[in-house]
Amino acid sequence: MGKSGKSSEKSVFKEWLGLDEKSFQTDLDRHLNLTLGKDQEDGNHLYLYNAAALTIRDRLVERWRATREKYAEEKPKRVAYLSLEFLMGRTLTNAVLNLDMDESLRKALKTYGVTLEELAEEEHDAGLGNGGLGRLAACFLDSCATLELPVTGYGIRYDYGMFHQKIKDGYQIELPDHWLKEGNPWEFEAPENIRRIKFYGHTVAETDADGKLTMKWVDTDDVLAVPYDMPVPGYRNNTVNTLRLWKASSTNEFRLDQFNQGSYTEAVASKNEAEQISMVLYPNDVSENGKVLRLRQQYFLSSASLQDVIVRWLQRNDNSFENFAEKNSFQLNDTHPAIAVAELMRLLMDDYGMGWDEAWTITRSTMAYTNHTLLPEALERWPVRLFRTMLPRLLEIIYEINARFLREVSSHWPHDESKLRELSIIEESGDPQVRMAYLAIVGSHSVNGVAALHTELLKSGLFKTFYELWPEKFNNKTNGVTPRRWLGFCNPELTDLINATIGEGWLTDLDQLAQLKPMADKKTFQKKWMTVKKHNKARLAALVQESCDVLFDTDMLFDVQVKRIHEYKRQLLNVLHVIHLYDRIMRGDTEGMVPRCVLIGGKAAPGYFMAKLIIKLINSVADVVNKEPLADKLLKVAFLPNYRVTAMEVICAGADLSEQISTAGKEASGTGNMKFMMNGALTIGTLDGANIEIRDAVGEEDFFLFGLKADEVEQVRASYNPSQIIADDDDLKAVMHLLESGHFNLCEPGIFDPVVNTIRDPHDQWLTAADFRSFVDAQKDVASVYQQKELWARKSILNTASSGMFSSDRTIGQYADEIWRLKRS
Ligand code: F68
Repeated sequence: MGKSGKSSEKSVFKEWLGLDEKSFQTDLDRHLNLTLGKDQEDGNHLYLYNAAALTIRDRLVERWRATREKYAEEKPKRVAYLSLEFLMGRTLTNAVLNLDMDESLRKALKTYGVTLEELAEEEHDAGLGNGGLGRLAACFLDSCATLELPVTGYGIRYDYGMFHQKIKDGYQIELPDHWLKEGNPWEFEAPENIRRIKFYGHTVAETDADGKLTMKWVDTDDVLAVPYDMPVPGYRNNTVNTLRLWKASSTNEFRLDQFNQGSYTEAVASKNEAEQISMVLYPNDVSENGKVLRLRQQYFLSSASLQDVIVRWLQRNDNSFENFAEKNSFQLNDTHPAIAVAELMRLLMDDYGMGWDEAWTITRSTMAYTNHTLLPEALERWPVRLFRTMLPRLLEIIYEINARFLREVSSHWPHDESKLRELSIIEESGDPQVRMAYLAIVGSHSVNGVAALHTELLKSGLFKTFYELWPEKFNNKTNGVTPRRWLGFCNPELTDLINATIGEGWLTDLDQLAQLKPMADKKTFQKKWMTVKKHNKARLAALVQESCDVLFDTDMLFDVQVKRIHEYKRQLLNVLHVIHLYDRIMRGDTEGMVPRCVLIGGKAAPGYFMAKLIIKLINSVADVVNKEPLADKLLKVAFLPNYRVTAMEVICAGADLSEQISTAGKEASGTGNMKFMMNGALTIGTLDGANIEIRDAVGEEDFFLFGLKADEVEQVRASYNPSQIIADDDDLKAVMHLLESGHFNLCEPGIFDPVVNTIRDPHDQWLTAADFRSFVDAQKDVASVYQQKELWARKSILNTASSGMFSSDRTIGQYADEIWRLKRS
């Protein structure tokens, strides 16, 4: 059993549902026949999947209740992790691993002639997030449960998650992701905890019997928030935490004014409007300013979650707020739920009669804010006018927070008007805006970046003046990923090899992987290591074949870049290198070239023209290269459609080379880089985000570094002349010639002009041409090392062995100790 010896003494644990093959068999039959009403003969995998899910779920549920009881008894400090996104992926396989039910379930499934892998394929990914930020939240929940920390995730139960990406004629097509259409066995509706959320209306000041002035927010259009709870199991420790997702529901109170005016249909239709709030995840990974529905989502999540925490607190604590601040923390996952700062003030003052100062002390000591971006254009701002109509009471509170804050600024920098303008939560302009990051900073006791460089750049750039004012608020929490999903589950063969070499402790103490270091030089171990890699490459090749109809040869170098498509991530630089290799092949200059399969995957925001064009370019280049007989044994290129959590589970295990090539100073951290490293891929990367820490951990010898550094990027900008760089570099000139001559778009002339123009643009923010030469040179090093099989194996082993600090257990340990101040056992 797990670490919590204490809990296993409880009576409920003694009566646990069996974990043996027989018990699983009985329960599978029972759920299939009785719960789902199907015969074995139906042979439908979907039903059997559901029966398996229910069988595992039963075992989760009793541990879940025991965990709740334990928290109720021990009364620990609790944390609410507020996030508009939780990119959970699949639940069944993860639960089976964490609960150690793999063996028995597999045996039980044999009677049905189905493997666990086949069944798992029936489950839709819970794709309730865009990318890194959403997946980080999911990894954090896994680590919190594994570390037995009382952390609840709060999010939105979108009916439609991240869109399904199809590629048609090389272009991205977005299709709706109706992930719930076959039902979701992992959620439990909890109607007893429905919360009521106010929108619109107006405020009135009232004086109560004691002469105290109170504000009332009246004539509102209310929406109900209905919670759906999902279990989050820790790794083999009997802890099951909760992810609570809110669904919007109409109050069914039809507006009498509309009825009376004869607007029956409008009144009924307004029901629909309420329920739209949780209909769809916004697929943009930079802020979506001005979209009314998005602000409604943000307030809906924040208000429902805070009410939930407060009501449950008061139930457990005799209706008293005493110790509330000592016993509760709220972590804001970026500014998306930053309105929670003002909402907590509102709830404490208007609903519970607290005075400003007391409410503010509680708010500031419970709220903490994580920033995930350095791109200034990604900082969220909302028009004041939108607040005024949709959230009038919140706007009043924000104004008051700002007024008091600006007094503090004045006393810190007397007679400096520019500081007031610069730091004001309200950006004054023709159309004044609320700066959500500033609201989050002012209302929190902690502001953290997600990698060392990122935090330094926040302090010296984006939030410089706030840092001067409150240096103690700022801290770094370098991201991490859960080693359970991202090594234990996704790479079973490597897991077995590691277990056989250093034992099993590493899955909950990833630093133990360092014990592999002495093995890096052992020939027999290298052989075993590369055999595993080869099998994983075969799995990846099968995925590529099935989804792209491109044949990847597992003897070739698998060079992989998967992430959201964004100019700053520079998929374009990757494409330029591919074109350069193609050009070399066509010129017959193939000496020292290593046969290579290049895989690129990722979604573009539906409205992001350039990102979508880059996808088209990748596909067009792939078409030409893959058809070229001369390139056959040397170069393959594929764009993997619909990149998602489940695809990454296969991809990171099968990659040789991980591309982390953002313009330095732009990628806050990256987390895909960590998954690749754990699985023994080598990184080619810039000194950006967590790449720096990855390189420090593994050593510069075993990392392919290239490109301008963050400070150099700023200097180069001033005199950047890409056309000169192109003219001076024969390789880049040849690449540009192929692009500009329409070689990859003979039937669609001119379509790539915008791409070519950005490369040649002296204002190109991403400095693609500037890093071309150094990238190509680093790729030559890659090729040369890959040809030395033992050297490559050694570096691969050392990468995994050095990846210990990138466990999200380490990250969460730091959040728990330094921000939340939780007691840890
Ligand atoms: C989603 C929605 C909006 C409105 C803005 C941003 C996003 C989003 O997905 N951002 C995101 O994923 N950021 C990434 O966070 C990761 C986790 O901290 C970092 O590793 C990445 O560097 C960062 O780009």
